[in-house]
Amino acid sequence: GRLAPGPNYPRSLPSWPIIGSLLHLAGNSQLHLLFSGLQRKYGSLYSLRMGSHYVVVVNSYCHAKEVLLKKGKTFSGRPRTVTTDLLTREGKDIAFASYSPLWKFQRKLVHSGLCMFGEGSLALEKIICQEAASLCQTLGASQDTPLDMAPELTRAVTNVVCSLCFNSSYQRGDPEFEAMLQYSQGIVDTVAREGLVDIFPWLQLFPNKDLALLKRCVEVRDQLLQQKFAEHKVSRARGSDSVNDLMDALLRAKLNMENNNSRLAQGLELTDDHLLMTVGDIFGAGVETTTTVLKWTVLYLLHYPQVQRKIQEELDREVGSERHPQLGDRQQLPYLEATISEVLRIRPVSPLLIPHVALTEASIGEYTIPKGARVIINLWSIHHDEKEWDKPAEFNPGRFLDEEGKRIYSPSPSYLPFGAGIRVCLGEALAKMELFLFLAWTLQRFTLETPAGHVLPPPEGRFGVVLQAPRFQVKATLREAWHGLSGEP
Ligand code: HEM
Ligand code: PLO
Repeated sequence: GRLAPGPNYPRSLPSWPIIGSLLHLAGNSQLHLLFSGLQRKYGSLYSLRMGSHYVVVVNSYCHAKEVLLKKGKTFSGRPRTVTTDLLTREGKDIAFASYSPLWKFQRKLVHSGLCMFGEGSLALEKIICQEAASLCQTLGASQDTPLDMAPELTRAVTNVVCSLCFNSSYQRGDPEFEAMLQYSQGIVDTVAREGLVDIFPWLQLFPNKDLALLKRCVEVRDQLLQQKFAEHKVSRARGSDSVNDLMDALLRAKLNMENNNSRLAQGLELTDDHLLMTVGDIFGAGVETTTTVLKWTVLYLLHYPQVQRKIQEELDREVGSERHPQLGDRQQLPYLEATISEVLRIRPVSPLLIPHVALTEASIGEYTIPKGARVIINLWSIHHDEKEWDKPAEFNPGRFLDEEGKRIYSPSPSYLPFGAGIRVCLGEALAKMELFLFLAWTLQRFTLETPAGHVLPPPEGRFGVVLQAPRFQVKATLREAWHGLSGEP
């Protein structure tokens, strides 16, 4: 008779030190590019083995959809790493916490909190527009002199998330804001690097001084979170029962649980640490991701002035100069929306998502995946797949439009900028609102260019916990319709 077939594991790289030396050769740790390149030799699904960690790399959208959607729950674990344990007090947050009933409950709470104060709320649109106005004011004041827009974009985005989470905001030059900028950069610089060391121990390039830096940054962040938390607790203790922000909503949920009012939360305990780390996630994700996309977009607009001009023509036609852009204009501005979509394709914020873990033995395609395997979805490969995208390396917003210039939401199934399934991004709607409004306000009034004498860096990313854009200077010039109007219609 025939033998029962044994498990059919994905093709394995011959020996993992090779990758270590490949990365060294590349001179950096652009892992998404390396993983993408390895497909040529090993196919789109392959594995690496390192000590106790078995890692599967997925480079095609059909396998990615199986992992994220069809078998989403099976693959909804997260690995524990030294750095994320430090950042999240051993996974008491959402993004780096493995699947558990408490995690599921936390996610639900935040989701409904974001719906309440975010997506569906006019108040949020007003807050974003306020920040957009302040951004335009700064651009107007530094007209014709070279400006690094990064801190300005960060402050605008931070204030939106701040009012969402804490019902507060920062002025230009606020020392607390400067401190926040610093610690957040420190975390972004170190979390992923060490995270990679956890997954790829041969990347022993992680010096202890980085771990020390991370600890310091996390401490500063925790103090800031703790302070906001204390303020909110005090106002509750004073009898205020109003829910003005996400922190209030989480505090009230915790109280309800303690009074056994919540049927959903039977037997679960939401500690102060859980609340703090959850808000820390939303704050961190809220700031770093949206700011990164804005930086990439401005960089591409400087590289492609014809794209910028087309967006401005669309704005002139559909909005004019008598009023500000608003969310209701999104339908009428397909070219701007297409540009945002194209930036999210060509430079995905999170090119390897966050690693997933198989909670039980499972399969991807015809391959057996052992329990505990780490699964890395290479979004970079998926967004640059030549079978799915015409000239994928080319920046072309037009691919998101049909012949009549109408918006195509997904020209290929091979497009997952926010992930999918039960781990899908919680902030997609918020991020899209911000990206649209900030860009529409800025481009309605200003033309952005590279200042004379400056060299624009090529759009090459730096791999980290997000794919970071290079630094560059911008010259903002008030457009004709606003001459003599000091930038205020
Ligand atoms: C997770 C993309 C903005 C909150 C993720 C993931 C991606 C992503 C790819 C990982 C999915 C996975 O591991 O399978 C983006 C992009 C953004 C953005 C492209 C901006 C354009 C935001 C914002 C927030 C946010 C503004 C906060 C309000 C989160 C959270 C998770 C997450 C909490 C973890 C979800 C989980 O593990 O269950 N995001 N994100 N994101 N995002 Fe975003
Ligand atoms: C960014 C630095 C902050 O200080 C802490 C933080 C919290 C949540 C993280 C975020 C950082 C980076 C982007 C992440 C987000 C959760 C989801 C998001 C990883 C580390 C993405 C793009 O997946």
